[in-house]
Amino acid sequence: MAITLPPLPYPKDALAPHYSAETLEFHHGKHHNAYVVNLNKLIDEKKADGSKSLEEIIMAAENPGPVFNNAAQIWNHTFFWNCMKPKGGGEPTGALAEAITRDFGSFAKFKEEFTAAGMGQFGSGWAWLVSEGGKLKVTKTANADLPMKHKQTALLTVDVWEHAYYIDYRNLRPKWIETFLGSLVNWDFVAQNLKGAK
Ligand code: MN3
Repeated sequence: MAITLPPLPYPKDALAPHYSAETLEFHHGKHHNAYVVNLNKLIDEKKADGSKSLEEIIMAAENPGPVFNNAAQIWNHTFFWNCMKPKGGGEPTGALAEAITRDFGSFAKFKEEFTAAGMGQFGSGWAWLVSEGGKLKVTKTANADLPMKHKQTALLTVDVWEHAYYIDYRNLRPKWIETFLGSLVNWDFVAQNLKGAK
């Protein structure tokens, strides 16, 4: 069973002006696609993993390693596209808002921690909101690493690899994270992830 590149959950120009069609052309069409092409090559070469799901491949693979790196980056990007939507941003509501207040003190405090995680990730990686043992926390991972390898459920992520923001924001990672939270984040998707979280 070959792994395929999932389509974006919105048209390529739907996130402009905050995230351009050109960025999505490269980020989804080139970067995300390359991870899919590479993983399928590795699966063919090994003549193994062919019947496994993407999650099973990630959990069985050693981090770092070529299979893990490509498989986890496929999962991370598919998850990340869903963390954004046209006219996103604002504040969460309902059970998600309550859980954020419970575990961070306030939404402002959560934003501060999430931004600090994204800024504090030296080099390539991801900032996350995760659920761990029923508690929400902010984490960061390097390169392709992801919450499922740490017994955590991913609720939200922002890509802080340079390829995620260089076309629209050049070297300004803080501006990218601020815009992600202010104008792009899809709290409905995060709320849905919280419902299924352990
Ligand atoms: Mn990326």
